[in-house]
Amino acid sequence: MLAERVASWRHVFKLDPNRVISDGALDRICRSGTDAVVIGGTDGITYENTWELLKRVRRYDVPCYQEISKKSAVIPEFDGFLIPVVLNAGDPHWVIGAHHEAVKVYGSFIPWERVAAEGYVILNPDSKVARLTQARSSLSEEEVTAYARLAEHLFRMPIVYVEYSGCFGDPRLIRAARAGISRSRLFYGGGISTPEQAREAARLADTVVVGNLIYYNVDAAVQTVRHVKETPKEMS
Ligand code: 1GP
Repeated sequence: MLAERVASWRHVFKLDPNRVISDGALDRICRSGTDAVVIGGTDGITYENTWELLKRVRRYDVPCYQEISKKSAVIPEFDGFLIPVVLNAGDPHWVIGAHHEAVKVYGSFIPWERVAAEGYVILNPDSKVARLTQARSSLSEEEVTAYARLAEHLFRMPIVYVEYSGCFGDPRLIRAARAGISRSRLFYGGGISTPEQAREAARLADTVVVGNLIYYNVDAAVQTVRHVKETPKEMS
């Protein structure tokens, strides 16, 4: 089951098929010791650019997962599929609508044992994904905890994803998500660019996701693997 594999991930790189990465940079990312490479993004995602990137990552041993944002870009050759469910989306399309449309088309072919739902809580109002989903991102600690509880206890999601895409998050809100869960895995992603931020995120979350940094400082991105893996989690 993918949910069991996810439980061992401490560090993940997220690659955007709509952005350019050189062979040299991709080589460094794939050999970095990260636990998984996730391919996905918010805009400009196509079957073609996703397939091109998957083929390049496939030269390496690192497992590679697709985070699905568009049903026409789904590629069966991935090791597994992460399905974002945006818990605080203002537009229900991103809570259930897109998923329903995809299952209507692919329903009988879906390898459910290789699928895991991510309960997203989007907290950076300026991010592309917040705008796209019309996320209600100005949340109190109590509201974040409640979303995390819903994800784990009502929807039985294996992953709660605190998403700050593009800016580093408020540690109080990451802790608030932690307070709502005991079994789901807490993913954190957003704005990690320094060793201190990588360590802070590693203290607060189970799995740390690094994206944007890959594209402007691959050396620093590769270093985050070590910073995250060397940092113990704080006791909740
Ligand atoms: C984006 O959470 C990831 O979905 C990582 O965020 O790109 O800001 O590192 P950054």
